Amino acid sequence: DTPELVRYYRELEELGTGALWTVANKIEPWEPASPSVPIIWRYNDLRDRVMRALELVTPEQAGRRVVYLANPARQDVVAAVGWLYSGLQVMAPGECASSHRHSASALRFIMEGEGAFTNVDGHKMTLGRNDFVLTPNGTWHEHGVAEGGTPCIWQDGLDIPLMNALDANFYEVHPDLNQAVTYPVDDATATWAGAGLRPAGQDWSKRYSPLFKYEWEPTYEALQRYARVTDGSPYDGVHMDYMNPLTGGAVMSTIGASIQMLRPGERTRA
Ligand code: GTQ
Repeated sequence: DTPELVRYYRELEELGTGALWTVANKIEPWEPASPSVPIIWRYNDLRDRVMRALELVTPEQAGRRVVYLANPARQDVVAAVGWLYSGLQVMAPGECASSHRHSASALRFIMEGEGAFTNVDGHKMTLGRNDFVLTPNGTWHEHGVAEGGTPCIWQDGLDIPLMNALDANFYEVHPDLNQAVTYPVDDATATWAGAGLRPAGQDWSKRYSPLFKYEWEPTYEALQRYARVTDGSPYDGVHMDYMNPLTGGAVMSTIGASIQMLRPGERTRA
């Protein structure tokens, strides 16, 4: 840079501008550049710490009792990787976390415990181990564990960093703190999880899947059945996408989800 150029850059800066050629490679990389670093969070390391939160804070104090996953290279946002947030949420029998909604979309994978439930816009769902659940953007949702249950841990995934990056994250507490159950329990799965069948004449115009809960048993069965007729991907093993049954597409607009089965001895390629 000549002294004349340096002076020129300074003049531009004072006017709230800049010369594109000084930043072009940074803002338009040749290929996607992720600042996140690879990291493994081991459930064995985290489980006891997550359980300890049961004694330390109540759902009322915490709102959501969650230990989030922090990618060490992403100090500027709370992100596990990319623009995705993830955390481990824990609840004890008899507890209920109040209802709220936000423009971030959420999904959950049940890790352990019995008696968990979630209510999404009046659709109450019972949650078993390895079930997969959606709480799409804008839906009221609250979680709890039944009196007769055991401490439950599930993994949350949300597009919180993405919504914040878009300056679009609204958060609202339900006016009654808890919402009514306005449909039969587990009606979403009973209605939309039919084996290639959908209710005749039943419409759905929302931009997310009407099937809010994907139960583990049919999921595992689907993986095993597919594995009988495929070698799977050399990179991902037996790999299936959770889908919106009406479109065949992703479960929500901003986060999809898939499940992988690795068979004994299987080692996939990078
Ligand atoms: O359950 O609604 O882990 O709003 C982070 C933000 C869970 C939830 C999280 C949330 C929730």
